[in-house]
Amino acid sequence: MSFAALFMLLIIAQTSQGLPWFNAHRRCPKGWSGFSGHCYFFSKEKATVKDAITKCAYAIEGGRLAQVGVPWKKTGWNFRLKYMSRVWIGASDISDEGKFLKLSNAKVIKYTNWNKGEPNDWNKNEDCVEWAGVGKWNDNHCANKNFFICEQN
Ligand SMILES: [Ca+2]
Ligand SMILES: [Ca+2]
Repeated sequence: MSFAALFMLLIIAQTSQGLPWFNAHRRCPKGWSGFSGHCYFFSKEKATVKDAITKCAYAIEGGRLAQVGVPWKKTGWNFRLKYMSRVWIGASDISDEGKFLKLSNAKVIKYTNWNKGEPNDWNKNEDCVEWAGVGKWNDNHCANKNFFICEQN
């Protein structure tokens, strides 16, 4: 299955589940961290975006690549990101170049934190989004292997 087909399937699957509810005091499974009503898991291995999506879906019910729509400093995850370096998050412009949508519901991302000069779609082949270094965003090649953050919807 091509990545674009998988992307569309995910949108259909996730939007049919209804809207996520907000619960700031949600309890998370062991190994998962709570933030802003969702539970998050930090991968210990690297994967392509396609594999990361699959791994998140298998990891937990409602699992998906994290849709982090807030400044990373607010999350309190600084210490984790230092060793994780580049981290895939759930956004892509694969369906419409230059228009970055959430992987969960295909809505335009409101909060962005692009690094200077990004997104640059280098080699016309960068359609996935990573946190690079200190939480600044970069578009990169979806087949690159990065750490990733899963989120439970
Ligand atoms: Ca692109
Ligand atoms: Ca880039």
